[in-house]
Amino acid sequence: MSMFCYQCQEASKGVGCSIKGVCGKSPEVSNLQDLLVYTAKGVAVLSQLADEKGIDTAKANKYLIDSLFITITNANFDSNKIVAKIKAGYAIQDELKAQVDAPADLHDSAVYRGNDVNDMESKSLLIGILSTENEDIRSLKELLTYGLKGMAAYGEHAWNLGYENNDIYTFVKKALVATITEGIGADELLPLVLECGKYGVEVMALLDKANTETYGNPEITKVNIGVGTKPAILVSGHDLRDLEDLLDQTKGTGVDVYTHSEMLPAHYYPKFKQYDNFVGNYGSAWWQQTTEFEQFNGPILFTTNCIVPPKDSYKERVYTTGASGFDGCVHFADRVNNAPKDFSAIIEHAKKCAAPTEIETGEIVGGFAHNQVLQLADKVVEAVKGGAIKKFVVMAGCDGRMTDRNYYTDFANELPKDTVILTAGCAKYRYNKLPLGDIGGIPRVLDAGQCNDSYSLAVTALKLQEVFGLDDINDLPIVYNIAWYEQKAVIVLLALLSLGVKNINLGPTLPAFLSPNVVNILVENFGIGGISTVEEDIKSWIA
Ligand code: SF4
Ligand code: SF3
Repeated sequence: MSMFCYQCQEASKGVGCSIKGVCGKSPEVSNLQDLLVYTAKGVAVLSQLADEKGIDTAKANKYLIDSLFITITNANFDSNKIVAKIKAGYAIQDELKAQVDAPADLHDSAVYRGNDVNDMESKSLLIGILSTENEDIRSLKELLTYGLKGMAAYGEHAWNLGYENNDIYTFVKKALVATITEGIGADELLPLVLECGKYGVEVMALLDKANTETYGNPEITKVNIGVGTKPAILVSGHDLRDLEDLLDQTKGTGVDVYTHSEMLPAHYYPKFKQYDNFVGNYGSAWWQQTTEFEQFNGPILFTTNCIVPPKDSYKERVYTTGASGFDGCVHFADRVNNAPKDFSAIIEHAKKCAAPTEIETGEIVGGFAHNQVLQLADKVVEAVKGGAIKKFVVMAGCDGRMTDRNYYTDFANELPKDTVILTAGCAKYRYNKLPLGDIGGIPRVLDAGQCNDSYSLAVTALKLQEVFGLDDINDLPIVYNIAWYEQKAVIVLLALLSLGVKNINLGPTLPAFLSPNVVNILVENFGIGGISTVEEDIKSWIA
């Protein structure tokens, strides 16, 4: 076995990738990512000691969220960048050691130093996922780690807009340290997993605040899915600050900007509507990029996941920034002192390219984040009380390339006409272009935004609970049919559990990293279930 990774839904054979990642991750990158997480654990150990002494740990905090984010599925495939990040971790550890008077028996993750890639790779094989022998402990540790990765991603976007919450960093450290605590048992890990969900709610609330205070509250918006005649840049991923920098710099250059996949919801924010060259959304969910990028003709900027290893036919048009990276693609460096990133290279590149080839025409509607939905609350409540809306179905989460995800398209199509889908994340691409109609003017697919905007769906549910005077959020006419793929969906799931939501159905398959015993705990305490066939699920959940 040259690597082992089972953090996403596409883990090979539903067990784990051990030769090469289904995502395209090489064993070298996978192993280095394991070592990066290990190094972050060492930083957490020392940073906790520094916190106790009241020493400033801002640098370590940022390091922790950056390094966890880099290891998210489909974010970073660049081994040089990962090695550099590991070495940056060594430097932070050394700085902290000089300040905290570190004890002699520090954990190995805070002591080990790899001199070169070979050293690091050999070490990674000793500290990877399978180094925890007990499968239940391993399962809980990884569930916790993946929740932290998702939390880190959202925390990083908030940080980019100047928003932080120290309690989140404190928890990240506590949880990372727990995963390397000798002899830790399920009785200690399980509460941490649940606590992770609580901080998941906090980090999503923080990012919501950052986004809405910076760019305004999302509003109902029709987004063009056709193309214009000018050369253009396609922006993918989730980072709105990167998009803002790019839009500022493309103004008046004759270069248009389009969103891709999870960047689509940027169109819902008032601030981004002010840019004349912000034309529309191009293409579908992340996994279709290998064909769509060929047809886009212009350069593509990845601000985060999901990257599919690019084909040679368009690789020289792929640029990365932030946590994302790909070997051989130009990477835009981080901001210095909060100054905008310099995107001139990609803008100059775009000027030399043909305009995008049209692959579809029309519009899609979105922008149903909490503020907008609350403005429609009277209408919604009336429709529920009058029986026009019988059920809401939360279908948030991720999309993926496996054909069994056609289930979600069929499910949306087959739902009774008196149901409304609440969505967020790239899962929506399975049904957001279907002609599902509306109920008295309320569209049957209400898109709140990116996966982090699942927070909006929770706020909406809590508001409905209040309006209907219910004691329990589970008494609402809401069914949860969540599609997951990567680790942000893990934090979304844990966040929903921490809000008391029960009977969530998770598909298309349950995570490979959940051991049978851990699955049992989730089933017994939270009623977590899988999916079966569209017919059966609609019958048992809706009828
Ligand atoms: Fe496999 Fe997913 Fe890990 Fe990639 S991220 S190596 S596809 S389990
Ligand atoms: Fe999608 Fe990658 Fe998860 Fe933010 S873009 S939801 S999979």
